[in-house]
Order: sequence, then structure tokens, then C-alpha cells
Amino acid sequence: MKKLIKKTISQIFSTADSEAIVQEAQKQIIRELDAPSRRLFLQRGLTLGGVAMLTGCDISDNASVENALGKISGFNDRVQGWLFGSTRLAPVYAESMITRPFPFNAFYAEEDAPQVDGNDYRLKIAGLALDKREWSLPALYNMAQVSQVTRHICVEGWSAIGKWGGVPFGDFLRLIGADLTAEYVSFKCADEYYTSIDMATALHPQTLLALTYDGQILPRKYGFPMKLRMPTKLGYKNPKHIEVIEITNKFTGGYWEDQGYNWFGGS
Ligand SMILES: Nc1nc2c(c(=O)[nH]1)N[C@H]1C(S)=C(S)[C@@H](COP(=O)(O)O)O[C@H]1N2
Ligand SMILES: [Mo]
Repeated sequence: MKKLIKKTISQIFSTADSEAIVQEAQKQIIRELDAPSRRLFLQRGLTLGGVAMLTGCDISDNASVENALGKISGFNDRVQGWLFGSTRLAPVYAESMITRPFPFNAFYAEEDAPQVDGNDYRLKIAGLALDKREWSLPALYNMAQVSQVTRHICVEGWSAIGKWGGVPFGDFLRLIGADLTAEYVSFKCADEYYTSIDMATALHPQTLLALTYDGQILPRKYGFPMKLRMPTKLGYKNPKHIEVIEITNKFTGGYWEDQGYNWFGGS
């Protein structure tokens, strides 16, 4: 039955992420139902009609389907937010397990990755922070750094283990006097990519403002001069080539998220 819905959803959307949408719908439905209805629902199988019933949407046209799926995704963000353990750690690996070569991915080919000039580069801080000074690369390199070997999981069907080094992002946020009660931290990148994350993940001990990959200055393809590395989130939530960091209460979405990927994007 899962195949059937996937087929129906992909007929409506003709996008590649129908599998993810169906998985989210199933997860949400299973969490939301009380025990007797859950049993009934699982017996009957998950149907689009079932999704309609749960979301109160009439699934007979594209707009309503989008609305229903949007509700599911929004619900999923909240559930993931509640379930997110702010101190639970993602697995770390031995250096011998690093995937070589580590894959490149972006919404364009590798040769089109932005060429950021490290001498001119200034990281900009916007929104709810006391100290909005711009940061040069030497200033960032001067901060205390840590490194970690973690797994990057991409929804396109691959995962790989890599080693990133940099400044724990929570330390950086505290240093600039960011409002740690704000809801979101959002990122603008040198290549038009953008994304945003919840504050709990921003403050997670493994969230790194990454300046190196495998002991070297972060190469162009992996996000020079700086990316945010979060082993607790899927690949698309990890912005490369960051130019602006904004602390905000305004929801700003993301490049893939605005095209239907789940916003929380936990891994
Ligand atoms: N600026 C920027 N960041 C990005 C992307 C992008 O296209 N541009 N793609 C995302 C996706 S979908 C993935 S899987 C990872 C890939 O990172 P990698 O090249 O280090 O493997 O970067 C993420 N961050
Ligand atoms: Mo990805």
C-alpha cells in the first residue's frame, strides 16, 4: 500500500521525494492515533483517504493535497523538536572509517561551486545578537577549535563518514551575545542556498561552525570558507559557504525545505 500512495503522490507532484513524504505521513499517523484507532488504521493500511481524515483536508485537488502534506510536515517538525535530545550525541567514528573520497553534493555540479576569496571574506551577523561585528577568516581561525568524525546522511540515498573541525557553534553564539531564547538561526550562503535551524540544535554540543575538513582548510567543494556541520541533521540542513548568520524569531525556511523537504530534518 505504501507503493500505491507513493505512486499517487508522485503522480500529483512528480517530484523525487514522494518516498520521504509517505514516510513522514506514516510516522505522523502512527504517533497521532490512540491505540485502538492505530490498530484499525494499520489493519486498513495507510491510504490517501486516511491522510485526508487525519488532516481534515479534502484530498481531491493539488492545493488540498499540498495543504494536507504541509500540515503533516509542520506536525512532524514539532514532534521532532519535542523529541530532539538537546544533549544526546550522534555516533562518532574512528578516523580509519572516513569515507574516501568524501562525496560532493550541491544543487549544481562540483565545478560550479562558489569561489569565495578568503582575503575579502567577512562573516556577517544579523538579527538578535549584541555583537554584530563582521568576522574575517584569521579571526575565526584564531578561536579554540575541536574536531569530530561523524556520518553525513543525504536524502538522495547516500551517507558518508567525514572529519570536520571548527568552533562549537554554541560557544560562538554565546561569544557574540546571541539571544539564545530566539527560535531560529538562519543561514545565507555564497551560492543562493539558504536554510534555518532550531535553537536547540544550534546549541547542541556537536554542532560545529566548521572551518576544516580532514585536517585541511575546508576545501571549496565542501563549503569554503565555512559551513555548519550538524551530525544530528540530514545533509541538506548543513549549509556550506556561509556568508550571513541571523538569529531570529522569524521562520525563514530553506532552499530544499521550501520545495517540500521536512524543515526539522533530523537524522
Ligand atoms: N551552500 C550550499 N550548501 C549545501 C548544499 C548546496 O547546494 N549549497 N547542498 C546540501 C546538501 S543536499 C548536501 S547532501 C550537503 C553536501 O555536502 P558535501 O558536499 O560536503 O558532501 O550540502 C548541503 N549544503
Ligand atoms: Mo543532500
